[in-house]
Amino acid sequence: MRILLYNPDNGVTRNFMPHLWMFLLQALTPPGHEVILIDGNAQPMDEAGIARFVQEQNIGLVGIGAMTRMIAKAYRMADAIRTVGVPVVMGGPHVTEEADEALGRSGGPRHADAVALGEADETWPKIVADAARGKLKDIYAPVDDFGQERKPALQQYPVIPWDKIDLAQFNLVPKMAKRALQRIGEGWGTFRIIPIESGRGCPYGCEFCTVTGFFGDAIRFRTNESVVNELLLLKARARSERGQMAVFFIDDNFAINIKRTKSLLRDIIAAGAQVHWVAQISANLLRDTELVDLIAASGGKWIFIGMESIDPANLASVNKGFNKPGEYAAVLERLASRNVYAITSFIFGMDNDAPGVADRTLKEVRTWPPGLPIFGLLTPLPATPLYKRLLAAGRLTRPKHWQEFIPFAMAHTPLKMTIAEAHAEVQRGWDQSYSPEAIAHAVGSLKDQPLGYRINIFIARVCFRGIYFHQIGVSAWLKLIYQNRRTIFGLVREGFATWLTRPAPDGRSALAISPKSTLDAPPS
Ligand code: B12
Ligand code: SF4
Repeated sequence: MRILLYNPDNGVTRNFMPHLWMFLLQALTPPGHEVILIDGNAQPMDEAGIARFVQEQNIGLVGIGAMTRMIAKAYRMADAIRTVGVPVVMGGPHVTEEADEALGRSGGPRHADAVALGEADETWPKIVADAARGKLKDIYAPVDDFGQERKPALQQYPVIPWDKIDLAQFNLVPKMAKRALQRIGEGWGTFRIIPIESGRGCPYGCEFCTVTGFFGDAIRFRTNESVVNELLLLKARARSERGQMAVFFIDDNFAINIKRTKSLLRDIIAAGAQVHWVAQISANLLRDTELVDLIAASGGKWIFIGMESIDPANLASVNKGFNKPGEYAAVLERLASRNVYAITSFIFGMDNDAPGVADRTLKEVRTWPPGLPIFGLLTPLPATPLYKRLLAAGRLTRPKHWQEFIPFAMAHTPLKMTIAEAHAEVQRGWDQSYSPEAIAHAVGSLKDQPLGYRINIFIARVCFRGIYFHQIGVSAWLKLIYQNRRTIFGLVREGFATWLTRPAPDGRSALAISPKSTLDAPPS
């Protein structure tokens, strides 16, 4: 049977990274089936396009995974596929909580033939076998023989064959530039950010978060060896393509067990498996200096920190009192002194937020080392404690907000400001952090660092801007380049000057040797 695994586009940005579930389920598919992957963020498709594709490609089963924010698109695509007679199974956090919605049991139309609840590592082979026999059940739940929920142990993690998977759709280097960039240094013909998980689960139970309910509060880890081998495989692939590979450790809290994280990072270093990596770690765990040293030594470049708010009352109201705003600056300095920077995530619209929250937050942010601030709105995701609290209090203005998804729009009324005011605060956060002036300021604040760090923060800022501002298509990018022309010109001029003054083989600077030989010398 030919199986298509499809992830709908998020409608806002081209995701910079593919979704792990597709590669994982592909690796867990029993032999004898062919699996095709399409990420709608990398290969945009509409309903007619996907219906045509499954017919032309003789697909026998389509698996669709989606977060809440993409579920409306996921349902539309599923409907189009089912119309041409191909069965659809859906999985992921949204349908796990809203299975009846997907199966048409809550008054609306049916979108899926089957739903996989929770983690599908162990149910997926059964789903494939049932689909091949034409006997799909409505619901597949990860339970043991006694009907008790069973979370997959990650000690026997499958090998994802990164050396063989077709990753063409996930190359972030434009096709036109591929050949030329392959020749630079060790090669930049490809650049991909690949998701890797080293563990699942989080005990913290923040009120707005799906993770503790979905993956559980007990943490399960892969073996260090399996993570290290995966990194080595990715490194080898990048080298063989004369390209680059970075990794996003998608664990919800990569340092949740500090002892174990340190041992993993030491093993990565010992095996020479360092790649540049990003991970999510809560601020409280970054107090540990030895951990931060190991992060830097093992290739860590960006740490995503869910700061959420600079107001302790807000943090307490969402059960995130373990975040201590008073220590944010020290944590960020500790990272920056090792050239590791932070993606600092804030949520506006919490119960203690009042108009002016963006300016109050930005004032703090400006005192920190440069990073990537991002701003969102408190969103009641299905089945979270937050959803239940707001529902019980009659505060949900759009209880089924996902059915007509609107990016950056609240679905409940905050206590100390209006919904419109909360939207304006988010807009201000983004405007003030990603204007050409703000980007120039972030680049300039690293003036004492090597040029590479300034280029890094510039590229990261212009890319992250796209989470909020429309930034898809050539004209949007040209406009952005024009707006930031001064910063770009400064970086290019500096790069050129560095190149001209680089030491020549005989020890003199390139400027000191004749123009002829300067031109002859290949760029380093
Ligand atoms: C990595 C990640 C991202 C990445 C993007 C996703 C990517 N390219 O990988 C980034 C950082 C960009 C991101 C952003 C956001 N994310 Co996010 N993200 C995650 C994270 C940390 C890991 C996802 C992952 O790979 N997990 C590991 C895999 C193995 O688990 P899985 O995807 O759930 O898949 C398993 C099952 O669900 C099931 N399954 C999944 N799909 C399918 C499909 C089929 C057919 C079947 C059978 C089974 C199946 O089987 C898999 C194996 O067991 C999760 C939290 C988490 N731990 O999962 C949050 C999470 C998915 N994100 C979440 C949210 C809310 C967001 C944002 C909306 C946050 C925001 N406010 O901006 C944005 C929006 C993204 C966008 N614009 O598209 C929520 C989603 C909750 C929900 N109900 O939708 C999660 C659960 C975290 C949370 N705090 O609650 N995210
Ligand atoms: S620490 Fe992160 S993953 Fe854990 S419950 Fe809180 S928001 Fe969710």
